[in-house]
Amino acid sequence: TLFSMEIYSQTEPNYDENKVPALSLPDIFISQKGKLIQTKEDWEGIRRPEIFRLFESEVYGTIPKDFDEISFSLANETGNPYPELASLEEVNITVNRNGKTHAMRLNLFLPKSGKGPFPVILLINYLPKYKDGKLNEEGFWPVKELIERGFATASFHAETVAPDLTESYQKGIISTLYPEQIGKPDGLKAFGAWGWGAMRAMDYFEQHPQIDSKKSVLVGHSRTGKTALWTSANDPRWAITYANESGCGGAALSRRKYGETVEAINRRFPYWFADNFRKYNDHEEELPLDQHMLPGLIAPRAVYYSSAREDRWADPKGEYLGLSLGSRVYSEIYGKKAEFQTEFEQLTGPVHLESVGYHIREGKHDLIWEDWRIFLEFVKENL
Ligand code: GTR
Repeated sequence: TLFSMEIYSQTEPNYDENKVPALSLPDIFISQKGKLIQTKEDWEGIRRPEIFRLFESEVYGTIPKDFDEISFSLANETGNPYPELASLEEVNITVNRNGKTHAMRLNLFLPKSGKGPFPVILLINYLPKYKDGKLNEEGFWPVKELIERGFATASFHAETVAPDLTESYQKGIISTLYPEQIGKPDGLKAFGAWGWGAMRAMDYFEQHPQIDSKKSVLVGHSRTGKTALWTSANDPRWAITYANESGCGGAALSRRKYGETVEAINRRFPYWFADNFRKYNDHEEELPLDQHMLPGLIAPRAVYYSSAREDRWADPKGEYLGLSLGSRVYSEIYGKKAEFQTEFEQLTGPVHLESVGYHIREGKHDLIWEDWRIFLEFVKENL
């Protein structure tokens, strides 16, 4: 419940729009040396690398890209719940680095009807009640619906890469494959590890004859929505990135301090973000960036956010502002029709622009079929 989250703030969470600080955000288009950035060349050559490095060092921490060897083998351990519609590949992905090995599990459903290669949707899963292979009727991972619409769909559980706990998050790839990252203020933490897992799933897709890896969609909800955004900033192989209700440290502007704050998230989840992020506990105004700069790291590839009305802890308005301000990279640098025209308070339906999209629905914090249904309309237009 919200109550159990709220005790992690030292101060009461703010839900009063009148108490949101007047926003003074760092300019996406002014470089650290003060240069006005207006061209694709300057964006890709100067400003994007600067912003990427700021997020890496001050917010999320590094995702190491190197390893020695990767191999894939198929297991056969879980019953396929949809034998008529899809084949199920239970893939063990084994990665070696410096003589050490880590194995993770990926579950992939491939449609039986239609001719591949198929576009693919990967969900980074983290909920204990939806362990790999077990499906959720409520729509968190709507395998049947996705298969029926001609997608291959895959999922891995975040904990097969790094446990989602303060005490044990290093007991995955961090201590095994990348121990030199431990203790660095900008080193690999849990989000980076989960993102690394998504990249290894993509490695599998790329060599799979039945998968069209150029038509790939990365999806995360809440903590894995934040992860999906950072992953896609690191890995340009994802065509569309979807962050549902990713809130603080994801879609939402930190400087609004509405609902979950930097301090609240760092206290409760000190293993998610780079240690450097704690410098901004109750000092959001000192951040050299804000979350409106994150979509620009994914541009020109498509990005999609969604919110839920009752999910105030994630600050729906802050999520919308983050995307609508960030979409300037799409429109001004890449010439896309991606200008948001509507104030948050005036929204009456989804905003689906060129390569950038958003919806807000009624109800609580969750990833449900309604979110997928609206998002899939955007996918149809953008994949
Ligand atoms: C909350 C956390 C949020 C969000 C959420 C989730 O408790 O405060 O930042 O990540 O968990 O992942 O469901």
